[in-house]
Amino acid sequence: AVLFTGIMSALPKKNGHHQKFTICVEGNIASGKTSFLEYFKDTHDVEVIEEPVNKWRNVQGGNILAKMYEDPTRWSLTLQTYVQLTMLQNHVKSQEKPIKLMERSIYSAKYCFVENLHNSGKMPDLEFAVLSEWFDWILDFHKCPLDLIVYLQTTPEIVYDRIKKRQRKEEQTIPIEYLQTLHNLHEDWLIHQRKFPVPCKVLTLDANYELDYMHKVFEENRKKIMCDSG
Ligand code: DCP
Repeated sequence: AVLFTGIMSALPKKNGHHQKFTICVEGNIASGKTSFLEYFKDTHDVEVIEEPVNKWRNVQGGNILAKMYEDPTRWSLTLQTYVQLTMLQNHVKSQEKPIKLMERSIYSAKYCFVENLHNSGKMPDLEFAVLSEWFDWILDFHKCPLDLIVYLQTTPEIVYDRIKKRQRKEEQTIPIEYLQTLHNLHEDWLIHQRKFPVPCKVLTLDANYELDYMHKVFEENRKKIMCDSG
């Protein structure tokens, strides 16, 4: 990635001090969020917080991501409770550099994944209610503010192929319908903005391309991403 060093001077100031920003990258499974983080991780003034997916695959030796795919009715609440905790930990993590770049958020966990599990009957109403009360309480007390969401928009067919190619073993049984539903939930939330509150501005990037071309797209949007986050 090309280093970009002029960000601090371009960032808006509040009371003479540079503000801190949190940018979050969202998108369907395998939409390229990690590649986005990877691309910007060496940028001056940016600190990257990766998604805690490896924690979900090893909770005191147990892989609750795998269990959730094997038996969603039994394990969805366990996984999503833990996702909610680990996302909250990332939101409240103190930020040293001016720009914090994070993968996913407590919002997509609730508005896309939990919503999907509940709608499809895999998470019973009472479990959904408990998780929702936790979610509302967390937002009342911690706010989890974001300044910009970069939405990597893809088609379900493209991410389905990528999942097959990347061979993360837990994900090999994911049917295309699951990706279609998750896609629709991301679209309802971030594009149509009719279902759930959108916590900040959204920048949508067409992420259906190969990595080399995506790097060009990222570079073309660098200023927009880094400087418009206020
Ligand atoms: N997952 C889940 N519930 C959540 C968040 C994620 O079940 N609240 C699952 C879906 C995937 C895995 O965790 O199997 C990781 O999904 P992400 O889309 O968050 O991350 P990826 O690694 O797929 O992102 P990308 O390929 O875009 O970098």
